Amino acid sequence: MTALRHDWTREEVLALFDLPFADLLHRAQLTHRAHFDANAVQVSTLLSIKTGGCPEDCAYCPQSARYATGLKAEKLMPLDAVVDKARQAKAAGATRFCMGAAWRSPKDKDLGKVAEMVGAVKALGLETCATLGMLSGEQAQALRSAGLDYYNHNLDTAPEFYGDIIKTREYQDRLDTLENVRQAGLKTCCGGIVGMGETREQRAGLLQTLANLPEHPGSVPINRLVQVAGTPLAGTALLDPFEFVRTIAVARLLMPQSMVRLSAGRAEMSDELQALCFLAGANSIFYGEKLLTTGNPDVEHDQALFRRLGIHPLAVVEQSSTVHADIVETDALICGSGGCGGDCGDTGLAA
Ligand code: SAM
Ligand code: DTB
Ligand code: SF4
Repeated sequence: MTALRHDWTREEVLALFDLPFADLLHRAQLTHRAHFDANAVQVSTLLSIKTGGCPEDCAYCPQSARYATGLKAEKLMPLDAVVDKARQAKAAGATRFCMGAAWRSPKDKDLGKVAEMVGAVKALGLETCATLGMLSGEQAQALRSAGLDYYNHNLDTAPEFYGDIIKTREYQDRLDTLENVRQAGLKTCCGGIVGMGETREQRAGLLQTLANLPEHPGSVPINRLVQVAGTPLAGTALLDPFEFVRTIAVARLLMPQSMVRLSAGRAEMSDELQALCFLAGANSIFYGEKLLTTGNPDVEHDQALFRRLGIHPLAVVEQSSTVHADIVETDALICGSGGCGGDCGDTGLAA
């Protein structure tokens, strides 16, 4: 087992980025295999419960009301529609259901509705996650009481590049929300986006900041920018795919016990690039045809990719506050194997 560190220097992180590709991947593989089954991947499904019309100015985001992206703003979804989507996600093989809202922070009247959704999704036997913007301590506690397992709130990028991307809230606001989430006993899901025109040093700065948080996030989503026409970042030079794989490998080395999620951007990646990401230590994906507003590989494609790579999905057995002890590899997720007792039919996710 690798000791967990929270004192990484920028130089140390950059030295990992600078390793020859094969050496970096070898080290990441050793660390990954010391903590996880390297052939097991956790699957989460996302749902946008409140789409578009957001007052914030995040330069990557199609949901900001400031940019003409053609996205229609919608109201908060009704409870029964959310539960239907969660049921479908479970039937398709997801173990975690993440509800996202295009808010700067939730209003208390909306938080009560989201709390109801969390309780209903949890009752289906899914792990629950929400990403609703900034949270106060009381709001985090209310969500925890409703049955929320994870809260997603990303740092997005290095502190020194952050002001180029977002001006409507501070980096410290994000750190404060993460603290409120931890204090409430929720597990954190926290990562960022690469391919926004940042330097390697800034990619190292994002990972350094994540690893030096008081606790490593339970899940670390590494998003590759999905370029959406109308947003300020549309047209940004594409990141070298090998640099993306390096970012995953360094995340694995810095946060050995966290689930590293190969997040947004998979629809634009080849199967071979995704396989390299799994080799570099990614062990979680978003699963289902849509992320929040943009596309994701279709379920059949991911099922085939898992079969071709001999990857099997992970399922939840018990709740725990530690970073990954609540996840075990299992076939019980797969209907037809006799474990889940559900009525969804064989998902085909297992090889
Ligand atoms: N509105 C809330 C907030 O920003 O905290 C929650 C939803 S927001 C869409 C969640 C995360 O999605 C962002 O922090 C960002 O990391 C990611 N994201 C949004 N647009 C993206 C894009 N075009 N490409 C990659 N990641 C994106
Ligand atoms: C995260 O880090 N990535 C997800 C989730 N957390 C909420 C969101 C990706 C969004 C990609 C753009 C979209 O579909 O709107
Ligand atoms: Fe709003 Fe979140 Fe998009 Fe920023 S990332 S514009 S806060 S929905």
